[in-house]
Amino acid sequence: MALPTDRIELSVIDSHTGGEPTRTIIGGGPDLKGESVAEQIADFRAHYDWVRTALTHEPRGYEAMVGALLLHPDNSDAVARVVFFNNVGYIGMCGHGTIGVAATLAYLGKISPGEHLLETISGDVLFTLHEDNRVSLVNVPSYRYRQSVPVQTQSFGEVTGDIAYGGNWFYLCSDHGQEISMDNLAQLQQCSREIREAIDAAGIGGADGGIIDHIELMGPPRREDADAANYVYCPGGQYDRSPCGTGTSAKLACLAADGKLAEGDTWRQESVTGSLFEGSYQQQGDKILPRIMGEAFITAETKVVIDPIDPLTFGFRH
Ligand code: PYC
Repeated sequence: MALPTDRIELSVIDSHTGGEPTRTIIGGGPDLKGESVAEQIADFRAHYDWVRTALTHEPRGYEAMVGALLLHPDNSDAVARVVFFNNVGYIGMCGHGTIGVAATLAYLGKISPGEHLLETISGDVLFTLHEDNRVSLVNVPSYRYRQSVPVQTQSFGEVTGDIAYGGNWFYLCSDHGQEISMDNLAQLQQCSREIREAIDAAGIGGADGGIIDHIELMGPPRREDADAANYVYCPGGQYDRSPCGTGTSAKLACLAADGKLAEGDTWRQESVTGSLFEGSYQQQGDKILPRIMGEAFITAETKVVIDPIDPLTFGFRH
């Protein structure tokens, strides 16, 4: 990949959804080749991956940063096409990011309260901007693939978990013995990392070779208005500050499969930081269609300068 030799400027808007950041490129981004989102992501990866690293890595970004590149939609009914990326690559579907993009489009005056369509690599996502600034989205069909799968970790013994799809692949574990709390982040991270390593070492995957790259540790809620708390370990080793839209969808799929949540009833998912998403589902054959509701706030409107005279301009990781 050739790096640019000229100074580049990008317009970005930062938001957070329940504490999890979304950095949306609204101007100056690469004009990607290809018709489909998949072809455009391939072009992004091959020729413009430096945009991803410059925005998500230090010194401009940090490990939890999720980026969103807005593109022209193919469907004239859609408000935009979006490509999500993070500190290690490109993401299938992103619930908190969809809510962040919706808040950004509202901030820019491009959408009003009502229903809107967003094109993503996982398909069209319908979201609703509500009058009170909250955003709900209908996620992709989600399902539990395997139940009670044991794995042997190095320092936390054997744990069991369900494997479920919610737009990304998740291993959802409740018998980890860890408190879901900000005071326990180091242990939560190590436990999740070891589960991920054990899953990989055992060759356990999702359907059609899907990689289980998100670990969701479940526990009792601290908020009185929540049903459960989670800690979601993401592919780049960071944790989701929000309850994770795709992770909440995977949890809904497990609850539905266990007969523990009826169609249309509300599940309130608390994150490790204490933020909340509401989820419900509609049955669709042997899968569910999750609906996730959350809120995002704008934190910055920035001109990003990428200047090749700066040796760290494309970012660094540790
Ligand atoms: O909200 O779906 C989500 C998500 C995935 C990774 C980070 N957030």
